[in-house]
Amino acid sequence: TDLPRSPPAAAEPRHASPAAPRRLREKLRTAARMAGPPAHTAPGSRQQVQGGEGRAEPATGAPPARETRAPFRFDYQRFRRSLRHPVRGRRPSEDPETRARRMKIKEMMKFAWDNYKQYALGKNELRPLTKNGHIGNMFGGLRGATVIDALDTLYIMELEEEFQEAKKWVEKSFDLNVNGEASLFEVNIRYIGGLLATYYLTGEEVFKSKALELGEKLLPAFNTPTGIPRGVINLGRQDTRSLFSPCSGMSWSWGWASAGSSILAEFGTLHLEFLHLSELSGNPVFAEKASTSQLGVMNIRKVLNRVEKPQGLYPNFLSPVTGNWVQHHVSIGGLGDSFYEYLIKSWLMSDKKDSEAKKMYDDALEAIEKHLIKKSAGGLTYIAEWRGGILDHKMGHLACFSGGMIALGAEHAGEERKQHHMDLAAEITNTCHESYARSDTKLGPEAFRFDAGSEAMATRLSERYYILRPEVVESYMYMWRLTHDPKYRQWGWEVVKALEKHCRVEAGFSGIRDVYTTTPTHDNMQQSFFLAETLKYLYLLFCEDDVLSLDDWVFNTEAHPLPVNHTNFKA
Ligand code: DMJ
Repeated sequence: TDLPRSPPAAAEPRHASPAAPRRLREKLRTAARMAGPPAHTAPGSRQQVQGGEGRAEPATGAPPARETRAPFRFDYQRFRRSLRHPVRGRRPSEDPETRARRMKIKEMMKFAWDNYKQYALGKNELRPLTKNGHIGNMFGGLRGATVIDALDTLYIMELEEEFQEAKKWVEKSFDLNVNGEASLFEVNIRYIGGLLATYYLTGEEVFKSKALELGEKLLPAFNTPTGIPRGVINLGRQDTRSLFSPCSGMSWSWGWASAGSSILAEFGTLHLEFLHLSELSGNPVFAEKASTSQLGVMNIRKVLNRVEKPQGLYPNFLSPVTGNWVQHHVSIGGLGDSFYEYLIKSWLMSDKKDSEAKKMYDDALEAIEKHLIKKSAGGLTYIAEWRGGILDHKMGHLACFSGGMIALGAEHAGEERKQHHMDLAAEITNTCHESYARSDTKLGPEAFRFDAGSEAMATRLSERYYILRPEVVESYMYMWRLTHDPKYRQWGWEVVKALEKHCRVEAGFSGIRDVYTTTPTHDNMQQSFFLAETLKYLYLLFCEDDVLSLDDWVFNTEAHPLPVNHTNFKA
């Protein structure tokens, strides 16, 4: 999702009582004790972190001797042997045009990185027109969002020197000792996702330890009556001496969110990363409900499965206090989007074992098809938004990820639904392509509409901008991998040419304010997701399928690859 960037100043009263930090610390200690050291857990085995009640205990009958065991250590080499394809592929012979296009995208990544490094290293994003850095208010004092978001893309593209520069910044300058209000969602998808992915790709401990340390700082957000986390978390140090530390363990709902609610796409987009935090730490606290506490992402589903869904749909706003919906706005674009994505990807990441996630995904997609999917007069399939039963015939750029998601799930949708879902995915991707093709720049607007005679075009001035978003090329990448229809590569190449023509400026890439003019003004911002996602998906579109193979990896919603949990793992 992508949310209004307002500070949480006008948020509801702070909910964490002064005693909360102490309670939380106790829960963390209890959870760590309960976790024990599952020292020889293969990456394939998730019992340790998933089934609360069914947690594996030593079957020897001998008294537990946990204190004497070696501390938990994730076996990286065993994990690497469990992969079915080389991470960066086998590089077979290929046609020169595909190679040249891939190299062009690599050059774009180098240009984006070099300019960030020169003018903004250590800030969160580059301002490419004014040649300086931007910090913003999403990351609670954390810096280097572009470094962390770029790491795995640099690695995959074999930009070795640049990867070493980024790694060095993480080792020497990435400071987690900050005190500020952060978006739980953004820190999770960009920082935790980027660090985890880079650890799994490289085995370099620094990325793992930073991910785990940062992950612990996010846990207090779960300390609510339902265990549904709040959207804003203070990352300040939890001072173990003072129970009245003003920053420890405090979380808020966004000031703009109805009645102190939490956002579906925010609390629904933690699962992949938090399961890996448990996997790598040996501590179940991230994943499951730990004893009497409500920490852990597994609990989120329980709350969602309890609450009644209007027409089977999931509204975007839920109260973390009562566990009830606060408003009936449903969207597969902003505010809802990656919740659906993480259901199907949780199932895939579990090596198709997490049937609860699959059922939730199947049911949600059925309701979406029934109530939100429409065809325009001109024959374009789109996904409308729903406001308490009234349809808004608008599709956001953010919703364009859904072509790829539906294609990814199609292969596993019973025989009779398979082709239907592939067709649906292709139709939605085609509509999103139309939103690009109908603009003068060949880049798509932030939102496009199907009303008042309009088809796949923005009708409001405020919706004409393009900020280097990835969702459309993301769907091209999945559609290419799953169909090998050459039109997806062709469409991706059109985007490359448009980015070069309209977004490339002297010192980086910039978003544009109006896609319907060939002389657009620039917004002076090179978003970190341009390096994490847009350029990575474009590059993968021109790679062989075994580069970050979909057999081995699922991409988090910021395009950071996390490994599938192969249960047939053999050491
Ligand atoms: C990214 O941060 C993620 O893809 C998120 O899920 C949605 N918004 C941006 C890109 O548009």
